[in-house]
Amino acid sequence: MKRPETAKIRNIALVAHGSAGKTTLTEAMLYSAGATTRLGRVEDGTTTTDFDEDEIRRKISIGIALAWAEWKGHKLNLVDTPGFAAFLADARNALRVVDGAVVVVGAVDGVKVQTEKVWSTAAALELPCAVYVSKMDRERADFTRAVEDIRKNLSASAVPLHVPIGHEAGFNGVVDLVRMRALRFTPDGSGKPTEEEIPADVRELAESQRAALVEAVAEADDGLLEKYLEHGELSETEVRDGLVRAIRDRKVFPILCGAPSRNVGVTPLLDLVVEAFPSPLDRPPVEGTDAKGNAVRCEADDGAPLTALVFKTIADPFAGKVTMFRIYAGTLTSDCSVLNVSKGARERIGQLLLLRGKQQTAVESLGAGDIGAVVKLKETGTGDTLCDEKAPVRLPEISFPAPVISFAVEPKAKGDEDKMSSAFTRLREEDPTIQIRFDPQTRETVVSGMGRAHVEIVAERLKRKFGVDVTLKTPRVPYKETIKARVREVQGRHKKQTGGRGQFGDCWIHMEPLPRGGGFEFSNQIVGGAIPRNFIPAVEKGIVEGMERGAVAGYQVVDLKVILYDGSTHPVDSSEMAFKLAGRLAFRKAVAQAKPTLLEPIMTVEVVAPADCMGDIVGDLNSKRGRVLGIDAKGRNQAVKANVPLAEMLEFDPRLRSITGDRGDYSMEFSHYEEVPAHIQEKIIAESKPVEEEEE
Ligand SMILES: Nc1nc2c(ncn2[C@@H]2O[C@H](COP(=O)(O)OP(=O)(O)OP(=O)(O)O)[C@@H](O)[C@H]2O)c(=O)[nH]1
Ligand SMILES: [Mg+2]
Repeated sequence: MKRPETAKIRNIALVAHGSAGKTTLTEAMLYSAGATTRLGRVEDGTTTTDFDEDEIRRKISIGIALAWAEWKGHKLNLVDTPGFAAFLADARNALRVVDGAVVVVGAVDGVKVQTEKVWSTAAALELPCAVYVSKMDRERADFTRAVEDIRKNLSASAVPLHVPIGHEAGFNGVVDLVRMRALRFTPDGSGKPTEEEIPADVRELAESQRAALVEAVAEADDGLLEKYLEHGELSETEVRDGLVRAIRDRKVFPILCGAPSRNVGVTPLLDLVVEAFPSPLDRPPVEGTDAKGNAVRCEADDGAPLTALVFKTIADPFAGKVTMFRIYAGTLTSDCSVLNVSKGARERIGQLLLLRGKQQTAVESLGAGDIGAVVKLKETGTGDTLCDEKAPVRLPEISFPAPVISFAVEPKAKGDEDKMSSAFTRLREEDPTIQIRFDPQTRETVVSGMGRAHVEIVAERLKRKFGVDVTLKTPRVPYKETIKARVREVQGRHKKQTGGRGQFGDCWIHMEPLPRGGGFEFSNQIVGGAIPRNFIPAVEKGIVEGMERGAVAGYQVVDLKVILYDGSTHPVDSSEMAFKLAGRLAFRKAVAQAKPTLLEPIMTVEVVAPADCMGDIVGDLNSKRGRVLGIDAKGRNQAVKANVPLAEMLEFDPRLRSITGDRGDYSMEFSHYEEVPAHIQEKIIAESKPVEEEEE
């Protein structure tokens, strides 16, 4: 297509909770706009934007997908986003780079936890939003109830722009409340409406909702309000123009409705996007910082120096890495070079592309405000700013949420460790919410993600894309050990006299507990050279080694102080090695007398769910040794905060799903270490034996 003027670009993200109907709506928008030749279905794996193999198999969206279309002389960049909690980072990133959002709400399910999340993200970004009530053809679909739900839980400024014609399977059109005309859609799925008089059975509803719409538009503008109060009505043009301003100022959120799987009620959304949503020029310019740290405004001007933000990367071992970006200022042309300010690296830009799902269209250039992609960049990752080498500007970074669930991961084939680790590095470029690290304590490679399904998909991708077959296991908990009592005067003496030169080291220590988090302190109080100064670090080293090996179950010992106060030496047989062994011996003896105990990591967990699930959630947390810290209202939901041992949280994800019917969400972070209750210690110690043996 010809390069669009910035004023004719509309960047729109479709956001919602899982399975609300975003991908189906995107599909219907593309088809209605003539961008595709058939209406695909999620069930059949034939939609444009759920093209990834994992998406097709699971019938859900996993990552951002782009799809461009033309409608009435405008270029639409649609960003279909995933709705499930585990993949919500992508939805947040999509909102960051668009100029408006369509929030999809299922006509039966209504507003859910994730809907509220994306709604508040859009609010924080001051994005104009429309709400689209989908699946109007479903049994028990109820527009009025959905509207009430939206007004109560999202915003009281949400008002219907349309009302439906027909119920459930008989739903076949909408009334446009601005023009007060009925739009009926043919059952053939072509999406083309015919305009009619408003049917008698919806007339009353249409009139009352039109009054509400006009009132909302009037209230958003002082001039209109005056006129409205005086005449009790506004002209069609006044309503239309007032509505556009109110939508852009986030004073009104229009509610539309439809059944995208039948392509009913979709073209009015395309019209709304073109007529009322802002172009990149209508949005406040984004601010970045230049090389000196000064704030710079990036005006959406084709002639300005290039500034673009990378919001998604797809790792593809065959086709190469795909980088998706939004241009905030300037023009980008194929075959040029740019500066990646975030990495301080020069990147060669090859062929610029427009994406429609997996389909790529080559273009010569992309102007300010547009969204596009390029393949095979070397250094660039998600969140990086690309810009003109002569005018480096850095845009605010993209932050990623902390992972909530961890698994120990192992390659099935011995020797695949390196392959696995490099595959992980590639996958992390595509999805920075995956974290991978080696835990020296438990000697496991631990992969963390946003949910069980998320980590399972990561494992599937390792196999499919990189040929590394792995197993996932519940990870070991990184327990620690400590002491509870003070011990005085413990001797560690290492003496060996077998032939030739002997070994001799001898030390006396006290040991005492330190407060939690105190780590290790070593105090040397030797006077008069009872141990020669050059051997004292060896004693300390022996103690540190002892701490690494553990006292009760082979976990690292922490939070204690050792005072070295006496010892003896031998003029010939003493050596560093001998004193190290003496230190280790003294440590082992002292720790055994100092009431050693196990510590476990305690997490701070926040669970957000509908109020009716709270009783069961709190019950679950309590039964898992959790301590509830408080419960707060969060919109229609409630949020409970609790401290819970990590050991009890490893299987929380599926439990929460089943308690809430997938309406809940949680996050957790490490808080502190606490002593493990005695009866549980016994079990852990029994289970840890193999670890200890392995080590010896
Ligand atoms: N009856 C009916 N079903 C629909 C409609 N729109 C979507 N669905 C069905 O609802 C299910 C979920 O639709 P999707 O389009 O995948 O929803 P989504 O919001 O993209 O889901 P995620 O991306 O996984 O969050 C699929 O089985 C669709 O066929 C509709 O208008 N009517
Ligand atoms: Mg989807």
